Amino acid sequence: MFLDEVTIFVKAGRGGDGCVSFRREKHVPRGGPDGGDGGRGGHVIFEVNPHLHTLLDLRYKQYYSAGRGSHGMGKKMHGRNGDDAVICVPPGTTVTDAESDKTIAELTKPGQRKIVALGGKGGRGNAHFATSTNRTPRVCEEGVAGQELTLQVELKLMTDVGLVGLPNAGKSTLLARLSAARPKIADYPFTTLQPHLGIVRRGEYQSFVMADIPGLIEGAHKGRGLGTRFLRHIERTEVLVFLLDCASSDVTRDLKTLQKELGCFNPKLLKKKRIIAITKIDLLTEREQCPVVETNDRVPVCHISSVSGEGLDTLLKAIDVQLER
Ligand SMILES: Nc1nc2c(ncn2[C@@H]2O[C@H](COP(=O)(O)OP(=O)(O)OP(=O)(O)O)[C@@H](O)[C@H]2O)c(=O)[nH]1
Ligand SMILES: [Mg+2]
Repeated sequence: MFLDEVTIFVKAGRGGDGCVSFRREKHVPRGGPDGGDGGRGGHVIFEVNPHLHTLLDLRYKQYYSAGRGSHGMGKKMHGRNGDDAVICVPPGTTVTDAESDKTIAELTKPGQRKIVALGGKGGRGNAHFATSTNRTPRVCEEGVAGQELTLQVELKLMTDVGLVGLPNAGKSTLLARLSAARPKIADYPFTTLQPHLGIVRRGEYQSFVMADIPGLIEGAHKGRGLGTRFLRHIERTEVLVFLLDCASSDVTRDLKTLQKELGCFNPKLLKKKRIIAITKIDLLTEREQCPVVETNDRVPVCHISSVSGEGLDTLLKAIDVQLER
């Protein structure tokens, strides 16, 4: 199961209380106050684990709390700090405060850590409160409560190339042909219901990640079809490949529909590097029948067939050029 949106509750640890204590020792008259401070409460920390690919773990555990700090003790002993709660998430995770809608963390690099809820400070013991006029203070501070938050955790996949197309354009077939990914392929619209990733090997040492996302239809930004929720996964891609079915009655209109939906979701998507691929050309009996796309800017156009393999090399080379590898 692929999961890209979860709400969780986190609670950082409470600080330990300070201590009231006096030094009592043989031959040490009026030893004075020696109550130690409480320990700090544990933080709640997010950490990127590159081996994770979905937020599924957070679905099964929604409450996270860090340990509380221990209280201070006599002999000026400081309480132990609380244990931190570490939440592991895949790269590409964004954490927002559900109440204020403010982004708290953007986690992209493996191993990256971010404290999202601070543990409470420990209270000071009575050793801190001695003054010249009050040498036997019987006061101490209580530990402060840790931060408590409701967090919206969102995953935006980190990919290099995103496939965009109307349903049945052949996105999943292309991904299956180029990589080891095995998305479901069938001759009906909306076969793909969740994003799929595949690694496309280029030469011996190079590769790029390609994402197949569910098909878009006109009005998707208003919720038609599967909506545009999945488009967030291509917000971070470098190159978009627009797949247009050569059997379509008007490929230029298809392209405009796709661009309009992307623009309605996030206008920045239209500024990305683009490649147009006319798919399923093995179905054409003559090359002349191949539809011509009209675009006003210079976008490379490839003609491919994921079944016969024709034109795939050209497409991959075009992607290499756009990725500047
Ligand atoms: N002949 C031929 N058929 C193709 C080619 N690519 C895809 N198809 C067929 O087109 C149909 C749809 O392909 P999919 O890859 O599932 O299309 P999709 O774009 O992923 O569709 P959705 O997931 O529904 O958005 C399947 O029946 C494929 O076998 C191609 O290059 N040539
Ligand atoms: Mg598909």
